[in-house]
Amino acid sequence: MRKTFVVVIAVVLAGGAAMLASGPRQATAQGGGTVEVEVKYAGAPVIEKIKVNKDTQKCGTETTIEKVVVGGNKGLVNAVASVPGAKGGKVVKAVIDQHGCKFVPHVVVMNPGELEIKNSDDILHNIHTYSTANPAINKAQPKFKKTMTEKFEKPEMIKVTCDVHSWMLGWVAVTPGPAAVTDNSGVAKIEGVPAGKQKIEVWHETLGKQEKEVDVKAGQTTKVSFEMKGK
Ligand SMILES: [Cu+2]
Repeated sequence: MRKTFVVVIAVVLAGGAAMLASGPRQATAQGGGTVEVEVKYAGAPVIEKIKVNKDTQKCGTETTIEKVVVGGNKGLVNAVASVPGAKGGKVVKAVIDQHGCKFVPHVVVMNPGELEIKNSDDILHNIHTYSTANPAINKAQPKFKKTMTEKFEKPEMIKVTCDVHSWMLGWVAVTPGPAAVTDNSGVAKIEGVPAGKQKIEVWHETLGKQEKEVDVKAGQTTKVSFEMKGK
């Protein structure tokens, strides 16, 4: 906790120094603040254990399907926090890997554009998306095809499965603006959020959606808390 605090102070100081060095015009143009979203879930985790009898040298003999993961301090893991009213943001190249017969990370966020899909397992996988706004994909990814790239142009929460390994489940969250996924303590830090009143939306694959409004200040971190309810 103290470490996080020190880092936040350091970032604020660095931001202040940058503002002095470059003048206020550039600081305003870069603009934006950080929204730290905390998502809590009071209920029990939902993690299915599955026996595996296929490709066990890569997949193991037992695996799990993580439907609701609850981390430390009742934090909800793998929830997507986004700013639906803001465009652009910090564009990071989105990558999802098929590793150990799982999609890693379980939830990947991206702005409309390209997703790099890796297969580091050295066995046949298959990318099968359940999308409506974007064209659905159902493509084999043989072991020699280490990487392929697909385009997702429209904002949508896309379920991804593999027809070779029935338990494999992942999500691609295509959001118009800045977004982040909650970590092992249920916290997501969204950077580059335009200053002013912004709607923050939290989405979870089984627990649904919630939204709240926050007042974002340039160069500052605004905190907001959510509590998701079981269905
Ligand atoms: Cu697979």
